[in-house]
Formats: sequence, C-alpha cells, structure tokens
Amino acid sequence: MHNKTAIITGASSGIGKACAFRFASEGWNLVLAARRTEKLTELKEELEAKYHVKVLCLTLDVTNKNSGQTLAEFIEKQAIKPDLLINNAGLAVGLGPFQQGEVNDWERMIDTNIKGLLYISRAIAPIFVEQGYGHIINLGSVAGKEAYPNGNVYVASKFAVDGLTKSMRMDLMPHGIRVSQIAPGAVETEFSLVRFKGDESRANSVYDGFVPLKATDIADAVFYVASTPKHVNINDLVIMPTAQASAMLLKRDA
Ligand code: NDP
Ligand code: 8X3
Repeated sequence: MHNKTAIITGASSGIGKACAFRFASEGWNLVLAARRTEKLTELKEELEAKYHVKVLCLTLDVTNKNSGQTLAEFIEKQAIKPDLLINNAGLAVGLGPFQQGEVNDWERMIDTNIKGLLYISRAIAPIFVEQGYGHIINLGSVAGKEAYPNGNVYVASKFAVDGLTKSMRMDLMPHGIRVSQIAPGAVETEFSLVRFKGDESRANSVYDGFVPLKATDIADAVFYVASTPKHVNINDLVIMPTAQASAMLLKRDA
C-alpha cells in the first residue's frame, strides 16, 4: 500500500492544523496550504520531526482565481498522487444585521468559502477522476444547516457548501470519488478572532460559560470519515458541543 497523501487548505490554524497533526500521526504525507507561510513552515518542521512523514507547504490564497491551478501544478511537479482533499480554508467576517452589512466583508466570505472551495475543487477533482480514486471532505457548518440572526452572508456561504457537497457527490460518484461534509457547531479556534476583526474580548466571549469543541475533536471526525473502507461514504456529519443543541441554543453557566 502506498503512503497516503492529504491536501489540507487552511492548515495554518485551528481545524486545518489539527487535521495536519492527526493525519501525520497516522503516517499520512501532507500538502499544507494557507496564506501565512511562517505558520506552515513551523508546522512542517514539527510534523516531520515528530512523525517522520513528508510535508510540503504551499503559500496559497484560495480567493485567487488561479489558486486551484497553482495547487494542481504544485502537486504534479512533486509527482504527488493525492488521496484526499480537505477543503477547510474558510472564515466569517462580522456578525450583524443584514441591512448594516459591509459589502467588503460579504465579498471576503463569498470569495473564500464558496469561490475558493470551487477553485480548489475544480482543479483537484479531475486529478482524482484520472487516478480513479480520491476523497473530498468539505468543512461546512451548523450555519449551513440553519440560518441564525445576524449570520446572513456567512450562513449563505455555508448553505452553498452544503449544496455543493451534495451536488459534487452526484457528479463524482460515477468515478468512485467520495465527497463528504463535516458541519461543526462552536469550535474554539481563531475563527471568532477573525470574525470580530481582532477584538479578543468579543471573540473570547463566544465561548463563555460552556465547553466548546476543540479543533482536535473535528480532526478526529475528519480522520474517521477519511478512514472508512472504500465502499463507505460518510455523506454528512453534524457535530456540536454537548452544551449546544442548535446554532443559537447554548447552555451557558451563569
Ligand atoms: P481558523 O481561523 O482557526 O482557521 C482558518 C484557516 O483558513 C486558517 O488556516 C487560514 O489561514 C485559512 N484561510 C482563511 N482564508 C484563507 C484564504 N483566502 N486562503 C487560504 N487559506 C485561508 O478557523 P477554523 O479552524 O475554525 O475554521 C476552519 C473551517 O471550519 C472554516 O471553513 C470555518 O468556516 C469552519 N467552521 C468553523 C467553526 C468554528 O466554530 N470554529 C464551526 C463550523 C465551521 P491563513 O490565514 O494563514 O490563510
Ligand atoms: C461557525 C459556527 O455558529 O458561528 O461556522 O456559525 S457559527
């Protein structure tokens, strides 16, 4: 059996970084992509030293229309045959009433969460089809399952991921390519710091009074989804903290 290789977008932080650790610890080679080169380089050094796997880094902004092509050329040049693409790069920017929304914030979310995922998947899916194997795991969200007040464009972007996951699965199924979605509730990462544009106290308050999911909880699920036998496809996993029952229903300690 060949050593498996996973491509992870948004690997410099949070869920993507936790996935990098989890897959490396299981002997997978990795292609890590994100914008922050230094974080990727540090991660590569740590993973290679600890797990003796091959880790390649690619500085990549998924909002760039050529990002998919750049990634595909990179893996081709390195003679990599990828087994798995984890479409994890994503973000929320802002949380407020639609009628007060910032168009620039909307565009960042749409460009990253929808168009970025499309650019990357469009470039990697044909490689999977040609190989005759491959698996795409998309990071959706509870926000892609139910709307919540002030979520508007982030919600819409994750509904798009939900729909795309289903439709991509139909198109790739005849080729034996698996397509899955993981849809988490609240996970404590840099997500809220990014959403609130660096406002640490507002970001921290999101997780006040309850135990949120950790990035490693989601990485465990991603690894499980990727590790089922070839004839099994986990279509969709919705995962929340025990203290969360829907996007807005949280049990917080007084
Ligand atoms: P983090 O902010 O910790 O990580 C986001 C990652 O995405 C970073 O590595 C960042 O890297 C990368 N990224 C953002 N924009 C781009 C871009 N334009 N090009 C390339 N990479 C990019 O957040 P999470 O780990 O929480 O988020 C990961 C995914 O999980 C997202 O899709 C998010 O929507 C989803 N999610 C998160 C939840 C949560 O509560 N945290 C819940 C449900 C879903 P860099 O800045 O270096 O480019
Ligand atoms: C992130 C979780 O509830 O902020 O997707 O939308 S939430």
